[in-house]
Amino acid sequence: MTTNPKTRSQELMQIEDKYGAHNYHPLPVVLAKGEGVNLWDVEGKHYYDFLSAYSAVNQGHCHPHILKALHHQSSELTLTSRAFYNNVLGEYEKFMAEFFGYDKVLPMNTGVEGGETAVKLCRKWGYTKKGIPENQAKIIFVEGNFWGRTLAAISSSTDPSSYSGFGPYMPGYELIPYNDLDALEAALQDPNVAGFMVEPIQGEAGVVVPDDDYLRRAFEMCQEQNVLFIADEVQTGIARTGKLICCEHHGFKPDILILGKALSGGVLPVSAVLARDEIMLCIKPGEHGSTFGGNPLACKVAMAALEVVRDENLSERAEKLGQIFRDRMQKDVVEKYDIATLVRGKGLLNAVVINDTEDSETAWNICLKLRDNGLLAKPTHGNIIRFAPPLVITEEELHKCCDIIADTISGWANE
Ligand code: IF1
Repeated sequence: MTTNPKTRSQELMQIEDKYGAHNYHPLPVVLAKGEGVNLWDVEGKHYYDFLSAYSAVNQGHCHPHILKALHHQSSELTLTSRAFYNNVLGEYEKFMAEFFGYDKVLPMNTGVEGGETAVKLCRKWGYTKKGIPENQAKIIFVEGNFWGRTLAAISSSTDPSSYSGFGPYMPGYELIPYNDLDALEAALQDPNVAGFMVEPIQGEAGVVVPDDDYLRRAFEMCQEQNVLFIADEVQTGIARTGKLICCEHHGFKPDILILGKALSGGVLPVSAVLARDEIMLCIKPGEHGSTFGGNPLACKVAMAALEVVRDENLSERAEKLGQIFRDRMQKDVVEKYDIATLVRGKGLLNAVVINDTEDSETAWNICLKLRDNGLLAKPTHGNIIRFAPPLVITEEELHKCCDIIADTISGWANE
């Protein structure tokens, strides 16, 4: 009999604390089961998932169609490496090229590997096609960007918690403000600029939505200056914002498209970079890749995950339900309580901004209350709560979750 009886959750959190690196500060809840929009902790308490593993679980937890593909392929062939061909990769590449409308795809695993691939591809194109002098290629990033945790990714970061203490940093990067076309125009004057890499909506920065004409104008300006527009759609892609990719809202196809997260429905790491032949063929055999990139298991899972997006009309659902969510938040939270200053987003990628400072605990404490009330969300920065449920959520479940959020904020506001 333990002297201080702990719940299983407490036991598991202590084991993680003792044996795991302390590179995260998770909300104190220990999950054991997921199905659709539903999660259950080790004590069996139910929660609605409003983070979707940062938009990796757009299709809902443990989607049967994806698991069926996983189970079948896992007993056929999981990995050959790219040293040999296999009977799945070509089928997947064709599927992806047609699904997204590009000539070719370069398969990788994590989102940041997708970003690294895009940066390498862009530089290679800069040297071999644009004629930029060797090692002089520049890529423009925007303040507030987040595309992963590798040294190349944090080198473009403006968030000290991402980059400080990890220098020296990758050269050849230019940083400009987000949503600022004048700054982009000025930066594009440099003939050594090869690319402009940007999230259509900045997720980590707090679901920051740019002006309606920003992305389209930025794309046109890049075209005029023979600079590649690289869209990091790792978080905004795969139906999350109400279109297959967010750039579709703005009527253009990025020169280089980076996908990840929900490309596999959250079942295993799958990322991809898509481009037309003129760009993609700048990388020659043996110049880039990865052990697991394009493995048969990942390919089958990803095709199934995209079939779910298509067959369950997840883009249309995200568009419709996202509007309902923002309307409900505006009416039942923002207009009623001073604590919430605004709701913003596109499709089912939304956030409520709390009227407190970035380093406050307010958003975190509200998320603890939401957890107690059966809804899981996580703050991004101290004063912004991101709300991003799986796109399979029903309208009825969405209203129920809006009630939970409104009741929680009401309780907070009246404390
Ligand atoms: C963490 C943030 C989100 C991404 C975009 C590339 C990547 C990500 C737009 C890299 C990854 C994840 C990483 C995860 C938490 C989460 C996150 F808070 F860190 F910033 F979503 F906003 N492009 N985002 O959002 O993809 O290599 O992780 O597969 O590192 O804590 P990855």
